[in-house]
Amino acid sequence: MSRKLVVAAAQMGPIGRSESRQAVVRRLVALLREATARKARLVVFPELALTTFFPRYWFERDEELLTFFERAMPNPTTRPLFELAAETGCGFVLGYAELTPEGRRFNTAILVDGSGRIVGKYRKVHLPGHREHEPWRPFQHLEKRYFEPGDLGFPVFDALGGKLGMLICNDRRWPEAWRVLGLKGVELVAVGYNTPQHYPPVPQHDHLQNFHNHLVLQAGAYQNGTWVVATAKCGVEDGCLLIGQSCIVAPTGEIVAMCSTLDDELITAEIDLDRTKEIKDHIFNFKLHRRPECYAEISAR
Ligand code: CDV
Repeated sequence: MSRKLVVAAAQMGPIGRSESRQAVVRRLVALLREATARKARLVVFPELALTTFFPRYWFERDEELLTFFERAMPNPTTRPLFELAAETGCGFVLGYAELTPEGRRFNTAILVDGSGRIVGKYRKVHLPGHREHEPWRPFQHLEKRYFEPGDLGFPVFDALGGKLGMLICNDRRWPEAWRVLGLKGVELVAVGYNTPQHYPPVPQHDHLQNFHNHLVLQAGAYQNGTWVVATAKCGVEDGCLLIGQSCIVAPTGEIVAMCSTLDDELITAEIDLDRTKEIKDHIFNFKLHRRPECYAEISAR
């Protein structure tokens, strides 16, 4: 049976700090509708897709910080997305700030299937940035303060006739994250990101941000024989420029579709999950060629 399907990256332009969740969900719904018109079965939205990238702000008071978090999913504001998935049969991956009933905070992505049900959840493991207020920076990056590291590992879900995993932004720079998914046979990795063009600790890399983005996505795809759908929130968001170039990458490492704006933009590609075998069976055949006995130091240190 053919395992060909159309997938989409639904890139988002900036979300202003005062933009309402309702207005954002209307944008997401429009992108999901466009994807279904193109016969997509899965749409990948960005990291923290419902609000501005709030870790750039120092909040004195918890009440202010918590306004950016979701206490339930779905909730009355996001329900239209779930209903549209059920109506059209097109699933999605959505990043958002999760506040658990116990008061724990995670940077989370969920996988929603074509019946509108949540069938997978991932919580970001690699949290970049810093814990304390650092006024020398033009903007903060307080993920280490505002979130706990994910506690779900790197799960892989049966979906769309294949195996689907999720990574969130900084995770994509870590080969270990890709490899754990690869070892579980992942065939499609959904990645959402918010990546500032300017990296205050190492500004001499600013001109390399787009290059590094594609470098790690293409390497992750190739070295693990998986499709990748990687989606940015981008453009000038509250004065901070975020990179775009959302893309769909084949298991060969080739980019097969890429956004060309810094705004809401949908790209689609027909992908064949069986093409993962070209790499999984012949180039990186883990069973035949991996030497795990030589890699113990990676997790021991
Ligand atoms: N949201 C992120 O995780 N952003 C980081 C930046 C801060 C380096 C990234 O890896 O793109």
